[in-house]
Amino acid sequence: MVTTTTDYIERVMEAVKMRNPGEQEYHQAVGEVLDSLRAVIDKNPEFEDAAILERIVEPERQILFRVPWQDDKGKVQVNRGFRIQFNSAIGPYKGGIRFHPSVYIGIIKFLGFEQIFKNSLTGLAMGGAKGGSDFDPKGKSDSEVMRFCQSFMSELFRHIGADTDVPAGDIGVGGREIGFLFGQWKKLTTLHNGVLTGKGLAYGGSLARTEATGYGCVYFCDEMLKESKNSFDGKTVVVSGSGNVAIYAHEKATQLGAKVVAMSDSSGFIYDKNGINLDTIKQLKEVERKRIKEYTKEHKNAQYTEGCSGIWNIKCDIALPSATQNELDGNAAKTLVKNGCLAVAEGANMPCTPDAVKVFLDNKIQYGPGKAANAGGVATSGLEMAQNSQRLNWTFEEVDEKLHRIMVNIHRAAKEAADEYGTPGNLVNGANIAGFLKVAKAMMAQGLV
Ligand code: NDP
Ligand code: 2IT
Repeated sequence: MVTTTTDYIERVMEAVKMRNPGEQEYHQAVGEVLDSLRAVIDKNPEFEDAAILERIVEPERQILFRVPWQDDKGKVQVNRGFRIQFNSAIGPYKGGIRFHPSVYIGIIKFLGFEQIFKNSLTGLAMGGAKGGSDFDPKGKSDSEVMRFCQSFMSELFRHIGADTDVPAGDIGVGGREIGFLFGQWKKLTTLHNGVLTGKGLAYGGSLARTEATGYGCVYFCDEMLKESKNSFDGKTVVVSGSGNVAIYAHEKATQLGAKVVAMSDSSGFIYDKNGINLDTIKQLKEVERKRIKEYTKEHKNAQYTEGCSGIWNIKCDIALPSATQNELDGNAAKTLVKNGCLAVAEGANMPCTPDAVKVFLDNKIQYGPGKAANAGGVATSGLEMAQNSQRLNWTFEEVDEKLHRIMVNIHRAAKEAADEYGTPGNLVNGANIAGFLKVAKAMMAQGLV
């Protein structure tokens, strides 16, 4: 019987659904990648013979663990910890840790799977991984967060290492959490090395890592805009979220001459037609850990709206969804198109639903998928690892310049792969194909492991 590429891809997708029941986000992430790979599989039948797709969708190792800790009242709390070491074909496992109550295995799997291709796109030697916990840092004291991080690392430490697996931040894990995690790692192992990235500058962190994901997303979007002879200058921008990625996307877009008129958190969004004051946002979010609603206390012209999805009704030239997965659906995408939006670049991982992506592609909106557009964060983590190994620190300008170059290269690689495989302008296909090919070739070369 002759089997076709479509049969093969469908078979792998069915198996993913059967073997990972109920993990909707994981199914979504795999579905998108497999859909992009039809032409690649047609051209390279050896990938099917070597079961590359069946292998790439099965994590190399999944670690689930209990995280017990004591709250400030002395009550014992129990959370669940995860680390999925997805693929080490091209380098040590690398990827962030997310602390959010919505975390379950399906979220960590989708993030770990995407990380394989994202890390490949950076051109650096990093495999794919992701970790996290259903712990909610919101409303917890610093001492509670510290005790939680110490307990989390008391199990995680035996599975990671500077040449094995290098975690970093993600939602709910920033400089404070990385500090506590690193302190416990050092105490347990007596090692002081680059086992985590996103470290503080005083103990091995890299300049520009804090800014990297947001800046990188804007650099990527700028490359897309150049294709249509456009730029950020004079444009109106909406950025969802107000965390690490959103804040530095705002900063770079503003530096390039744009005006960011809206931002959000998980409670609601603010609109300021004069442009959102970033110093106020940084003070509220990075220092005081308050809600975005408070912005209107200082800026009386700004409006606050409860609920976050309405942010996409605001007219803009460029949208940078930078909060969380599936935050922008098909209807929101149609509204953006109707309002004349030119470009969408994903600061977050998988923020646009498949329906939304289809709307953008059908309407020829320039669309930069997360695994390409937000790869600047992990790329700069790779640069932090390089500095740690050399025991050297580069200047902000050196790191930023390397980050910029990496984002330009990722855009070019995605564009060229899209052209080569017959879907010019489709950076979803381009990013998936370019990211996949390097990993698949490495897997082929290394035999059946
Ligand atoms: P932060 O925790 O710093 O900020 C997250 C922001 O998104 C907050 O404003 C938060 O609001 C909002 N948010 C989180 N969950 C939800 C939700 N369920 N619904 C609505 N809003 C939500 O995280 P980051 O900025 O680091 O991460 C944002 C996105 O970027 C994530 O998708 C992450 O995976 C991705 N990313 C991060 C990288 C990094 O280097 N940090 C690198 C590449 C991608 P609230 O405060 O109310 O929770
Ligand atoms: O999704 C991501 O790429 C991150 N959260 C950053 C990972 C990293 O290792 O810096």
